[in-house]
Amino acid sequence: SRSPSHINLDALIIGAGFSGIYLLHKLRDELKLSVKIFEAKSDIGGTWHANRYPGARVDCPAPLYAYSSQKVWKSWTWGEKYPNQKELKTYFDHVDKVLNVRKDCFFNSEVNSATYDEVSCQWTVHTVNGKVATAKYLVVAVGFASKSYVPDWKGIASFKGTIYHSAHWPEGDVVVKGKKVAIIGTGSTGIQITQEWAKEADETFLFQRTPNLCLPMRQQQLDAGQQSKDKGGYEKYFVDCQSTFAGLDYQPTPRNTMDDSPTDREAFYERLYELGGFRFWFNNYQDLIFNTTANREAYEFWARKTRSRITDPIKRDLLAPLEPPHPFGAKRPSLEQDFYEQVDKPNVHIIDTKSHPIVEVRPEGIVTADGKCHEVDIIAVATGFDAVTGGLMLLGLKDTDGIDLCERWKDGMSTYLGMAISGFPNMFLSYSLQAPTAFANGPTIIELQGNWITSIISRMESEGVRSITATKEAESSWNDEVNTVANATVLPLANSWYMGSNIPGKPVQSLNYIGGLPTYRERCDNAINRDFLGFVKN
Ligand code: NA7
Repeated sequence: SRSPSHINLDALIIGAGFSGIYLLHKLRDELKLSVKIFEAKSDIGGTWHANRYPGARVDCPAPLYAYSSQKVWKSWTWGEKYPNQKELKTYFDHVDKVLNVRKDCFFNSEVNSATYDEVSCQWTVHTVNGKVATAKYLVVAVGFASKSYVPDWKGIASFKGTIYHSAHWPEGDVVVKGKKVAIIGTGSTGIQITQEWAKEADETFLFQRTPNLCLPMRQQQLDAGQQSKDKGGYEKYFVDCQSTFAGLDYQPTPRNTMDDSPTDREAFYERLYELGGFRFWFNNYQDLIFNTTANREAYEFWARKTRSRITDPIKRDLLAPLEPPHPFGAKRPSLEQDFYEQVDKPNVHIIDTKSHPIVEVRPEGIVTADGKCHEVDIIAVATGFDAVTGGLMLLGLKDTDGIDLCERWKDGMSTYLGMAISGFPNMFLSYSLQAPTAFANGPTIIELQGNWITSIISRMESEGVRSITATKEAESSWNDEVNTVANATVLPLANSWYMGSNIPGKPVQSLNYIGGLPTYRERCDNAINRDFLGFVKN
């Protein structure tokens, strides 16, 4: 009696990005469950489908920012150490070829309600386009950047030129040659767009509220022959990376900043800076993110290096001020290639929105509090996301009392291990809050969590468990652990999406677990090995 748009499954996954695809593969191909994906967008790739703005590029290196499965990497070759969005999209085509992903996806299928029936132990999930799925398991894999954020500036709809948020960029090129362009925001997105546009546009206006403490990317073109030789070591390489603090191929250095002499310290910083990428962040002295004095030393080095690249004294003070805007690494540093050389050019202007906030957008441009109207033809809005939790709140997820997740979390968000929520039986979050999500290499944490979710479901299936629900106590003690670890770091000293403090009115708390992958894995393993520790089963 059910309509053809109603499907019955073992597991429904929401989202076809890195994590949704991994779970589709694990649950379908290893556990042999019936599984489908509802994806709001028109194709697979998640973040790498949506974020096609100019210069979009990943900040974790190849071959690590990828699935660790030999089945996937043996027939794939990377072109660059830090691949751009186009290369990553092509990678997803490759993943589809090897893992057969698209055939089990429903695209343009945005979920707007999910309710659980305690009698049948089934989730019922509805989409905006009229699809309905019932499933024993619900996996929420919507990523940390699925809800974009635009401040409510007056007049924004009146702008007569071209205006896009970075996550809603059109297919094809936006031509900036001969134009005046503006970029609002200096997160990774704003830095990447500026670095591209400043090369082409007549005049570029970068609206900066807080300088980004960018690190040199040290991009490399990768050689296919070398990669095929290296593949002999990939199995071990991926396993080794899974046990480091951030899933990278290096660790925080087990020494404190002041243990070294000033000369040795300078040489150490210099080496990390030369190596590039996140080395200066995650391979730095172990006390970098815990100790403000240590952190200040690192900042001074960073500022010296950066200031030496900028000739304009006003820009130098805006981009790399002598007083740190916030501790180093408390916000995610962007990886740049020639950003500082580009913004140093006379036809690139930095508009300081800390001193003069944006007050409105007019048909001809952007007005700041000093009364100036900056006239431009094109605006890139790079103001980021209601990160990590925003996407979850759009799904209409209801707990067993019928209360929406938005209501449950209005004063603060909590989970058990970042993967389960009390009152939401058989629902698992992947790459979400209170996990090492954005404080680790994405695919590494996605696989760690995906393996855990697969194991727990496998246990439930083999032991005939109908449902598991995280207890309030387990949730509250995980919440405490997440906050205790975060409060020992410098992260709460910056306003950023890491703390939820980029969104007006959002509860301020650490959205990541910052205790590192090894401790996280241990906590997760305990929950399975000790007979569903922290869950009630029935
Ligand atoms: P981010 O990192 O959240 O950056 C958003 C930027 O927009 C940031 O520089 C903000 O300034 C700025 N912003 C936000 N609201 C305003 C207002 N009202 N006025 C002026 N400037 C504003 O987002 P991204 O898209 O760059 O990157 C998100 C992550 O995705 C990134 O870390 C990658 O890992 C992937 P602020 O710094 O708060 O002063």
